[in-house]
Amino acid sequence: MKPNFQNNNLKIAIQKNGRLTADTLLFLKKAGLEIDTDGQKLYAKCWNYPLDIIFVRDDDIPDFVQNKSVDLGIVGENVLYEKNACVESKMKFNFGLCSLVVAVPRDSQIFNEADFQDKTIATSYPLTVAKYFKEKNIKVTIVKVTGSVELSPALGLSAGIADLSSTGSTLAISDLRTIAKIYDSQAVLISRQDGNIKKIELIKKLIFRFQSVLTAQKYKYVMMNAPKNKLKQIIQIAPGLKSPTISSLAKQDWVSIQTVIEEDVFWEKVSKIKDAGASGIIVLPIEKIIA
Ligand code: PRT
Ligand code: ZN
Repeated sequence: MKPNFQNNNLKIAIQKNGRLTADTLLFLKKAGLEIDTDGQKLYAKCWNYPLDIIFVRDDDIPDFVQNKSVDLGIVGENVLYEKNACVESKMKFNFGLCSLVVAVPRDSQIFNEADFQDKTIATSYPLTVAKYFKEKNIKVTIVKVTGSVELSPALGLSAGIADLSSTGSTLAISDLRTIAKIYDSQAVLISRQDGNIKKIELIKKLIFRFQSVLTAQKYKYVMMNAPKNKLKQIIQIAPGLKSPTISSLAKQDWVSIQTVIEEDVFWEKVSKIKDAGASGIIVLPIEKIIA
């Protein structure tokens, strides 16, 4: 079937086949968007939202948004910084987390950025790296490499590299040590500043959905039983969004408490709650939170 883009649907460009693809599709699903995703497709329709999904290489996404081929894109900030496209970042997704780092061979005499003066650095992000060293008044020669950047020093191509790193294992395996971090990056939603009113409304509604998924990911739903006289103490530890729900138990002087706890302090708070006398603690993931 020939794609028909002559409609008023929102169009979003996402990575076709790469590190962001699975997380992006999972996020869209969590936001309640039903998409027919056959891996081979170049585009897909969302069945329950006026949204067409276009699958492209991540490098093209900022340009597609800027030149109005699509209304939205999901792409790593790293690509955005390098492209310097005239688009705005609307929200961060908390996946695709990585950093652009400067690294050198373990036995190198380079220990900081200044030591790179008059040396060569290999990277897939030449514009970002040139700007970074220029701002520090350090003269470097940049060699653009599109893949396997970490091999460049061993091949005698450069004194060091600037490349993305997430777990750090590629750097370790390549016997490289990090001397500086240029930036942290994650997947973001991008759009243009202009747009027709109808589309702006649709984008707003979509962002509202996305935000509720993101907020939900930050919390766990927690149910527990506790002696009534420990209630005050437990509420202080886990006050919930507004306040916890309390209901009586058949067992005298005991209550059931339902609350939410932030993911990043979850274990710390749960052990405090347990120490305070709570038992039968049940923890559930939250699908969405509408603030
Ligand atoms: O084909 P297409 O052009 O669409 O994809 P691509 O090959 O350009 O990009 P892809 O799929 O590799 O990455 C897509 C996006 O994922 C990047 O633009 C980043 O926003 C994000 N991302 C997150 C990463 C990494 N983590 C990452 N670790 N992109 C690349 N890497 C590479 C890095 O370049 C290095 O080779 O992974 C290696 C290091 O990983 P660790 O875990 O060993 O540190
Ligand atoms: Zn790419």
